[in-house]
Amino acid sequence: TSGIGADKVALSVTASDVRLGMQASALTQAVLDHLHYSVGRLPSVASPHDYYRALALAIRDRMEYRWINTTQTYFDLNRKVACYLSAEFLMGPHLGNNLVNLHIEQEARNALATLGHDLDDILACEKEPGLGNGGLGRLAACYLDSLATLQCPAVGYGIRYEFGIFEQEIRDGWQTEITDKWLRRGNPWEIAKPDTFYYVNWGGHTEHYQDEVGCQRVRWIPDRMVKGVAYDTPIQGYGVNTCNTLRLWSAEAVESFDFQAFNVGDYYQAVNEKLVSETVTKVLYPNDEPASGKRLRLAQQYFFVTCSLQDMLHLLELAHAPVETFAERFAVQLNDTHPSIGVAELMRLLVDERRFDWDAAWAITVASFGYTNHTLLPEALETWPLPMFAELLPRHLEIIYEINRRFLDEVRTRFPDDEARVARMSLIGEEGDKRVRMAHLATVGSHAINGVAALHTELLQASILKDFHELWPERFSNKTNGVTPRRFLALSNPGLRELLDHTLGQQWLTEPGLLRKLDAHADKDAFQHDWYAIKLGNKQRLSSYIHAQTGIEIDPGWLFDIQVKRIHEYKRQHLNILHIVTMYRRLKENPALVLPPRAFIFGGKAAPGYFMAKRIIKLINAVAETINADPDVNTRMKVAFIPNFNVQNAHLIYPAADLSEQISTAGKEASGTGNMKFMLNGALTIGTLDGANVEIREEVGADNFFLFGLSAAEVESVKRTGYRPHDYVAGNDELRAVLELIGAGHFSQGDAEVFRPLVDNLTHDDPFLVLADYAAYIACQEQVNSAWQDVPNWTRMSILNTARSGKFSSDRAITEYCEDIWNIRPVTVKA
Ligand code: 7GP
Repeated sequence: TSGIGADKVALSVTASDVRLGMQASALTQAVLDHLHYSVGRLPSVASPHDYYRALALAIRDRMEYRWINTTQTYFDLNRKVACYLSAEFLMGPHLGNNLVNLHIEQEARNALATLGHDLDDILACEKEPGLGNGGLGRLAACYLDSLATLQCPAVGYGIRYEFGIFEQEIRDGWQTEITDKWLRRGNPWEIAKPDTFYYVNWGGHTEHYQDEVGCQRVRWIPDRMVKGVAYDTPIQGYGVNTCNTLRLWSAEAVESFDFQAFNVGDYYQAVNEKLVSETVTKVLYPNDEPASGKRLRLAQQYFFVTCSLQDMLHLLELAHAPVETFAERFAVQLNDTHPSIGVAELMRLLVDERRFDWDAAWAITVASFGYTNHTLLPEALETWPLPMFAELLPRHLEIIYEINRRFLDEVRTRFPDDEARVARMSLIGEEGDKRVRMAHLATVGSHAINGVAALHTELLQASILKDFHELWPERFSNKTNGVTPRRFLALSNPGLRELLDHTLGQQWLTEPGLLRKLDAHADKDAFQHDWYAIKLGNKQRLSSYIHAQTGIEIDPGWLFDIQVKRIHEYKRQHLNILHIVTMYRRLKENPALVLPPRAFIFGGKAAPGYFMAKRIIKLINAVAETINADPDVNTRMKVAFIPNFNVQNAHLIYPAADLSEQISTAGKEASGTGNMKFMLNGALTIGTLDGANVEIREEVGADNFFLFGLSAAEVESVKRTGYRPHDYVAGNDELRAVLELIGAGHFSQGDAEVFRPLVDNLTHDDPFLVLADYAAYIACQEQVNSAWQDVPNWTRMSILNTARSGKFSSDRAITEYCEDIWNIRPVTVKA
């Protein structure tokens, strides 16, 4: 026997079992040991959070062995590694997911039960690392899960923000932002590697010189320096020994630098320098799609990218592999343009520091990088003013000029006498103030460029990257996004998981094509009955959560109509609200109206400086307050805004949905991934032909999808011919009445000011064609109502949604990246 507390629980486990054993008895002992040795608490006084830490550490022990083994295997076999560079990783809580991927949920549950605790209470103690804003960051997290599950050598490289995405509280209907102190109680999942660090320079100037062999060289004399220190988190694959690494960089002051070079004798200044250095990784910028033009943001980007590239070069050195083989060893993927400074940085590292000639360095760079674009919105495309860029990264600006000079020569050769094209394609934008165009840098520096859904890739090639597509059509491809069925079904919808395991066997979790076999069960009474009961249970669970968070009571028998995502005008939460107010008016005017009862549920954060988005949140809450309190209507409709939408509460939300709202203006949502999570969990979609909705509808069949609205081409043509939202108001009495009700203060105690900007914007400008799609949306919602009343048919369609969701597994997406872009093959890690 071994370990602490053995007298209490009378265990008999070996010492090695305590670290590695997968049975409940070993886990019980491991938790007790960690409570004692790592947490420092007696079991009798330990809080649930103490138990959470002890269990997390016990689980990490079980991954550690696989983790080291995995790294060693890649190293020994000299395998090419996918390096996923992303400024955001929205990982969600680790504990539950690791239990699923290690197949030890039941054992952990039993172990905790022995110790008098319920696993669900312990899971609820984890504060998720919110190191991302939304879709882009969560996609990165799903991709890490798939890479590990598919046994692909991969590292995620990013930033260890001290404060992640803010926590949202709703006060008087308005969003308020609270700092996310996610590290306050420690982070049991990360391992600090204080000896793995790289120096990061900023500012200063450059000098030209001749080296010993007479070559013209450049040296960068920076005037500031920080250190980037590695923090590693294990990423356990599902049902395999592969355990990959997420490596996040944290900024630290370089003390000796301050003391010796600058602040001799000035202790205060040296400490102050530490504060300034550490601001680099202090906080995640909370803007979703509009790019933030702040200098610190560029500093963050360069910081994590140079650390990551230096790390790759260091790994080559450890493997005694020549730098010339860089592109054979690493596939470096740019998750949008945030890491695109990497193109110039790799050139600097190779040309200035390793003394490669330009052409050889450029060949390596282009062969290594791939670029994924995630948005077409012009305000989201990153550009940096030249003066800011020159001040922070003077050498990189020179390198970008040289890349540009050579690139534009190539353009001129291919397209002679087309200076307009040259100006459009330049890495430097000259409309207004001069700016570096990061999307152009990423495109020119990559051998592969992709969009994230079929429609998005088409539009990318036809709009913002049209000239580049004409130059290099072979570099472009589509990679439709995907989501991990482990977290978004197995972990978050245990009832459905059990039914699927029972019906299909467990292989569906890694072969989601098997879900198709559900087609054969979709019409069976008994199966429909089970399906319905599971959905109802999930709705009960969400309803309790909403009640606890907001005080709003929702009947689980109602239709759960859910829209959760960042709040954005292009995503059109206000179109949803116009429908709600329309139904409210109809009920008020005609109390006898037959309307199946519906709960309208929202969630999502607004960028703190986004005026309209914040007003949309206020409007949702104002409408909710009025409707929920009105006995004339509140037996048939309720509205709830779930505060602080994040991965943790998403686990409760997606499985409870009957109807998934995917109602963005066609052509604006690059892909969407929430749409896939809803589908996987058996929600029907009401949506436009936008992003991956197009492919969802293709897979599930037009009969099982509620389609409405203008297509992307129609949106463009309406805009071209002059869109006049006021015509829609004038032509539709109901729409006019709805807008008047909101504008006049009906939902704001007579305050006619608060929603005026929203109503005015819709009637006079309406950049996202809310009013143009209003009538079609209302009509489509009426179809939803009739469909909902036929329970067996609705349930059938719900089953078909899950059955046909296989394409949207991130395993499929990652397989495509590996085969078409990265040239990376799986490798088995032995036990
Ligand atoms: C999002 C897109 O808006 C969404 O449609 C897509 O599913 C997701 O990326 C993953 O590809 N974009 C962002 O989150 C974002 O910040 C700006 O884009 C760079």
